[in-house]
Amino acid sequence: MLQRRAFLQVAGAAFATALGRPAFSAAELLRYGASPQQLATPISYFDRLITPTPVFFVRSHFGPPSYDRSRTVTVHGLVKKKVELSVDDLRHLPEVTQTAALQCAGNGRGLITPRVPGIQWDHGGMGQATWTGVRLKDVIALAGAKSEARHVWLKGADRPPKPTVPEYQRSIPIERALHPETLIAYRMNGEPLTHAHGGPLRVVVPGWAGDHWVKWLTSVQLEAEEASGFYMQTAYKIPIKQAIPGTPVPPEGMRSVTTFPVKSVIGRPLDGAQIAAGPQEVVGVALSGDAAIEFVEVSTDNGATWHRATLEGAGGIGLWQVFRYRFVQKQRGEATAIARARDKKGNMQPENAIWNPSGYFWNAWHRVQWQVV
Ligand SMILES: Nc1nc2c(c(=O)[nH]1)N[C@H]1C(S)=C(S)[C@@H](COP(=O)(O)O)O[C@H]1N2
Ligand SMILES: [Mo]
Repeated sequence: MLQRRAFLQVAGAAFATALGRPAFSAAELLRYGASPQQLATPISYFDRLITPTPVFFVRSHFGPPSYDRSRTVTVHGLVKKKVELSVDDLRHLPEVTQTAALQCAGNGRGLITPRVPGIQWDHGGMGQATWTGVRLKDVIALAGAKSEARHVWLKGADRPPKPTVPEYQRSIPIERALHPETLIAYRMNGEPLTHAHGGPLRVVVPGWAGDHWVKWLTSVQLEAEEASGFYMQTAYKIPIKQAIPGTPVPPEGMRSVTTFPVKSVIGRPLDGAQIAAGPQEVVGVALSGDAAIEFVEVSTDNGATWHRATLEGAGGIGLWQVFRYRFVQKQRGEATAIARARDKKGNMQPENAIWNPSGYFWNAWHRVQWQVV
């Protein structure tokens, strides 16, 4: 039974097709704004290790390009020999499968005060999947990096809606590009990477915010400098020192977002749920882009006492684990639970998130409230 459940979680979509009825439906995704490409994972899915692909959040600046499985990736710039590779060419390199959480830098923006503009995500701008593909370092090795190469510029096939809108391009430092966990993926949760998630090829950078995970990948360009352009030099910046809430920060006071900070989110019971008195459990996920999770604590008395939750799944940088805390709910009426996590570098999830002008990396303690009946 357990095995079957685990299988269902990993291969939900495929399994459902075999049965002729959907186990998970994309209709469950929560839509943000008029654009069809900002879709959030329902919070109730934050009770398991793998987010089924149909309910995995989607974030695209301009919407997807046409679907093209024959699309190639060109490795160029500061390389010894420019190479152009198809998905089939990549198949000759060693294949790697790893689990990693993908989280938008703006996840939680809707919870930041004072409010900042942008997609008002609450918790659903994240998901965890298994990613299968090849190491970016093996792909770069085919072209041969020149010693002056310091940054790797990544670009996809999607294009802005009009010429005045800048192109989407991010760069990552060469060390991160050559890290053995940085991949070019062609499968997600065991199935070919879907169009919405960047198929046929996307970048996977475990622990780093979603904006680096470039979808519909076409260009890997080695350069001496960071990528120029709006999405690297203006967007995706956070203050170097804590900003005064609600006030702008000058460009020289900002740095690019990289890893996401430690955080835990309660998946169930849901906020506002009715729960029965008696034995209960709080289940959620905890993740950090900086280190593996050290522990998660849950308080059911508004922070007076904290209890260690059990952790499930493998620990690692940029990988979420499920936490579970069992307790007996005695009182009827209103009840609350709060979760907080610490990672193995000693970073503690803060009671209140640090405000910043773009509302990135919200990671305050997660509180939920129930009616005990
Ligand atoms: N080519 C391209 N890649 C992209 C984006 C994009 O707009 N275009 N959005 C990025 C952002 S901001 C995030 S959070 C992730 C979202 O990945 P998902 O849609 O698979 O969840 O993709 C990233 N990769
Ligand atoms: Mo994002």
